[in-house]
Amino acid sequence: MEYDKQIDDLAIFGGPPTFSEKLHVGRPNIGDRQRLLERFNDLLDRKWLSNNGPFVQEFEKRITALTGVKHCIAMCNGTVALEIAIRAANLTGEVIVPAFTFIATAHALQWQEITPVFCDIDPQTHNLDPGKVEEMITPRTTGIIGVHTWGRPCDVEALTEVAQRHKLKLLFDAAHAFGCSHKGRMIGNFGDVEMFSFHATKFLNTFEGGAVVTNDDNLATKMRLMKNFGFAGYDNVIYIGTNGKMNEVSAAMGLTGLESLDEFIATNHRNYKVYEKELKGIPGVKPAYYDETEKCNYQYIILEIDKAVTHVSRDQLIEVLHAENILARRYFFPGCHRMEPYLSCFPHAGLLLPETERLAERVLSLPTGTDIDEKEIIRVCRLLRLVIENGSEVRRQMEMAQKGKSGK
Ligand code: T4K
Repeated sequence: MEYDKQIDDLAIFGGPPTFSEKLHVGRPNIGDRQRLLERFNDLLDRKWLSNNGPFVQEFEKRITALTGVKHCIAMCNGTVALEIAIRAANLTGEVIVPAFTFIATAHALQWQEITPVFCDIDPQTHNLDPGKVEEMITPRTTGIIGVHTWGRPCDVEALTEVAQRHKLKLLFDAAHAFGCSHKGRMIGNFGDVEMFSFHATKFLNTFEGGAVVTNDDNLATKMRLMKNFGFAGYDNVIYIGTNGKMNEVSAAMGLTGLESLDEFIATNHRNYKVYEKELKGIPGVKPAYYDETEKCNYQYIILEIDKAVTHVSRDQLIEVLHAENILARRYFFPGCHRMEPYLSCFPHAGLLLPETERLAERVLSLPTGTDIDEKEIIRVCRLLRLVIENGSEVRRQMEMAQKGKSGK
């Protein structure tokens, strides 16, 4: 194996960084800029900027067509979309969620004074463990929110079975899973409601944005009212609501992105295959695999780092990578249960979350998307290989440098 550099040349030890420009996890896909600017001109000419404009309506139609779900309601972001779904589904008391998720999943509940009850995950899939969900059910439980982490679907059948047996609502945070399928059916069709995020860092983005999708007519009507203050026409408010509306600029971006969706997915898939090939055989590195027989957006490149084998910890690897301008991330460290207000409310929650805690210490997310090319990925992987194959030495030098800095 040829390396671009040797250990002593690592940027963390004073060498020049491998990349002169930073490589980000979550760099936005832009799509056809000309089409986007044309749409911006259209909406400016039309002087219709928000409140269920034509671009939002078209965006919602495209999403229902793509997912095969009956209703799509576009919103200003995924978090508000989830909050509205939670309220429309009448969740109260306690709701079971994974702690291994972005903090928004838990906050969307707590914001409405519903207690998120953190449940452990299956270490293979990184998703809710349905057996453990059942153990967390109490008389106060009203629902379950599964997260399709990295776009890999939850065990939908088992969760549905548990929810039905206990008469609980089942929602899915599908922030990562737009464009993915489960057993041939598109994500969006499961549970009572599913939520998508179209944040700038998602492979399809609307700057900020999100949507709820459902096949339930009543829930759809409620959520449509709720995202527009409860207005059922001029001067006629029939429900409690908020402002969850998507604006026309966002929808213009979404429509433009949708036109390049296949290309974004093809690029992510190519990147995933390059990573898969180049990371093969690095001891102690376990990539999260996708089921290539399903539709998949491949938007996250996830590794688990087994420190006992690599000798450098996940956090030390992150330090090394950042110095080389590879801004790898530790999603979802340290787990929602170790963040406020949950940490103060349930200081011992970790005792029931051994797999979450283990995974949160091991996971690393690497750059992908249209902003990184094959050669750059190969260089990222070679660097990882170099550092891990010399793990003990890199760790020794990092610890020495640390001691030098702290004067010990
Ligand atoms: N549920 C789940 C499971 C989620 O993952 C999320 C969001 C939600 C719910 C809530 O949906 P939204 O309300 O956000 O629609 C990012 C995103 O902000 C967040 O949307 C996402 N999950 C989460 C996984 O990642 P951060 O704190 O990592 O963002 P930040 O600012 O550090 O950006 C990440 C990288 O992307 C940086 O290296 C810079 C780069 N970047 C970012 C932005 C915004 C760009 O290059 N350009 C940009 O415009 O949370």
